[in-house]
Amino acid sequence: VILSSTRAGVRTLTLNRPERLNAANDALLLALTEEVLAAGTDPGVRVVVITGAGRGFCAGQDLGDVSGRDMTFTEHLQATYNPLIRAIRGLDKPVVTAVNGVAAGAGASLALCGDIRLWSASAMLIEVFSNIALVPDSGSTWLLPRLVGYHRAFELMALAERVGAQDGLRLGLCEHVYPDETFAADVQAYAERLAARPAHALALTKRALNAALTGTLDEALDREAELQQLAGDHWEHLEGVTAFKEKRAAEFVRG
Ligand code: LHQ
Repeated sequence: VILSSTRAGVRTLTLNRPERLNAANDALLLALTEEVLAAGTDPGVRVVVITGAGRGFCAGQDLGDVSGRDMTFTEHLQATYNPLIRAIRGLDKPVVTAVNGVAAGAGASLALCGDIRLWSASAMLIEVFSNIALVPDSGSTWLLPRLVGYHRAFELMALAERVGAQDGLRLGLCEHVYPDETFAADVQAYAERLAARPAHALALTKRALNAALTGTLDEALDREAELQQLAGDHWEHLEGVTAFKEKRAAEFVRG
């Protein structure tokens, strides 16, 4: 259900249930979480890309796979979706969500939770939950209002409106939009650019930003002072400063 490939330090994880627009079942969610965590500890991986096979990114929960299960909604979320979102945001490496098509429900949450969100021109995001009278989950209620504000988030959730690529860009739901025809190559090129950046410093930056989203300025200042020590003591910092003085590009990939 998850395809994995690695090129130039970029691990691409592809949701692979194209006939269902990559709707998520337990097997897919557990496999994806495992792959994300494995990428985190693999020294050959500097950036993780999550994308979908076929014309969809992820249509959210597979609605053919929910009846007759012996789990409550709460247990289901805690066992499958929540560990995935935590794994992505907690990973010490940048995660790029490459949204190649429709992202709906928990699939929209997955699309939004990447550190970098790249959309194809035909990508579309739908907070579809209210269509089946459910509550947005998998982090959407936390992320979306931080991106678009409370009111627009409520409207998108209440009306389940479709957000296309240009609106996604305007609203800050993605960083870049690329043509469908060149999307995979454009994503790989972007990810390789990210992979050439100082990995240790980016890991600390991700940690600092995530903590800052829920903390005070005072806490952020203290945290920055601590993390800056870790960054400053690392060889990447010496390389960056040396390269600057020698008027050359810094080389942050070693080994
Ligand atoms: C699907 C699905 C799908 C199965 C398309 N399941 N087959 C919920 C419950 C419990 C606990 C945990 O958390 C959650 C979180 C959630 O994610 S709730 C939200 C669940 N997702 C949805 O309600 C989305 C349902 N799908 C749609 O609204 C549409 O399919 C979208 C807007 C995603 C795409 O529309 P179209 O581009 O028109 O494609 P389509 O509807 O024709 O779908 C293509 C095929 O994929 C079709 O199968 P078929 O055999 O007719 O070709 C769909 O049945 C299937 N599919 N989503 N979630």
